[in-house]
Amino acid sequence: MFKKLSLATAGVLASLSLLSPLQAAENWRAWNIHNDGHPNTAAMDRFSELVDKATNGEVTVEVFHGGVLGSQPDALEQVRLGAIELGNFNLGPIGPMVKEANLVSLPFIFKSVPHMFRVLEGEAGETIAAAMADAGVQPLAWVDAGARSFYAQKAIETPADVAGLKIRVMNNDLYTSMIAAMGGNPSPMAFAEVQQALKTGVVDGAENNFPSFKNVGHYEVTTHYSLSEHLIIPECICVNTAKFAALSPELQEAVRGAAQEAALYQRELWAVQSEQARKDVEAAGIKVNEIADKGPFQEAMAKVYDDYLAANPDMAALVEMAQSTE
Ligand code: BDP
Repeated sequence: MFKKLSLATAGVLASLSLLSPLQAAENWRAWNIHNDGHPNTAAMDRFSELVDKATNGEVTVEVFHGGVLGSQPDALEQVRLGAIELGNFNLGPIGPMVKEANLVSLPFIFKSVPHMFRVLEGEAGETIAAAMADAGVQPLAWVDAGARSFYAQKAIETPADVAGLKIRVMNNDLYTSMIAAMGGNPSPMAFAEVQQALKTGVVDGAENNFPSFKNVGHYEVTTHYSLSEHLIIPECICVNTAKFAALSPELQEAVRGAAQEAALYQRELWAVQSEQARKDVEAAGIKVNEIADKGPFQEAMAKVYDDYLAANPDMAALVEMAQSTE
């Protein structure tokens, strides 16, 4: 009896010694909207493996793919509350809750994806990250989401081609203003509903990058993809701020390192798989058209900028910072 007890005690002590005295094992849940076959799904799985390894299992991350933990705005709210610990979020739906994050949702604010990353890696990115952390969703790493372009049952060549079309957008007033500025009818809608809405004609078109256009079958219910590239919106691997702060500095370092390594992996996958997604949808019959002169689209956005800056004068400094970044 005595021997048994002491063995049990020894077992408990041995398992405790793997953890620091105040540190219990953390089993975290992560939200991901994408399915298998999307680069972010593979990157989030890699993130989970890396966290496990880097923390010796003291922090584990179970990733729930396909948006099964809820729509993106709901999942963001849950991460802010700590009901879900992590997510791969797009900064678009973060704009309505974190004003600074809306910088990236101004159409044509970035010249290219590398320009977007340079802005995020500079002072503007620090300001956005700090504001997000204050709001409860702390970015651990930025990931690539390419550029978003329009798709519909016809080619879009000029802003006039958008006029009169009902276009699905993500939840953010900047996107409704963007469509309205071209004379279109914006229709904010959850990602999960878009394919059906396109199929039944509830909307005439939508806008996204090639991997998402392909992964959820939007290419099956449209005919043309027009390279307007009007939005370059980054994404993050984001964590509930308080849960992250409660980790020891060593574990924080390990989790952040895992997120950054997973993000680098995501960017490599993105480069290859977005090219492939374009080829795949073209092979399936989608007509892709270049837009040689994006000037008319950019000019149509002047009103979006004017109205936005009139309502948010404190955003002028960030806009200027992004525009003056080489
Ligand atoms: C995809 C983003 C995802 C968004 C989706 C959308 O990766 O986070 O929810 O677009 O349009 O490209 O809602």
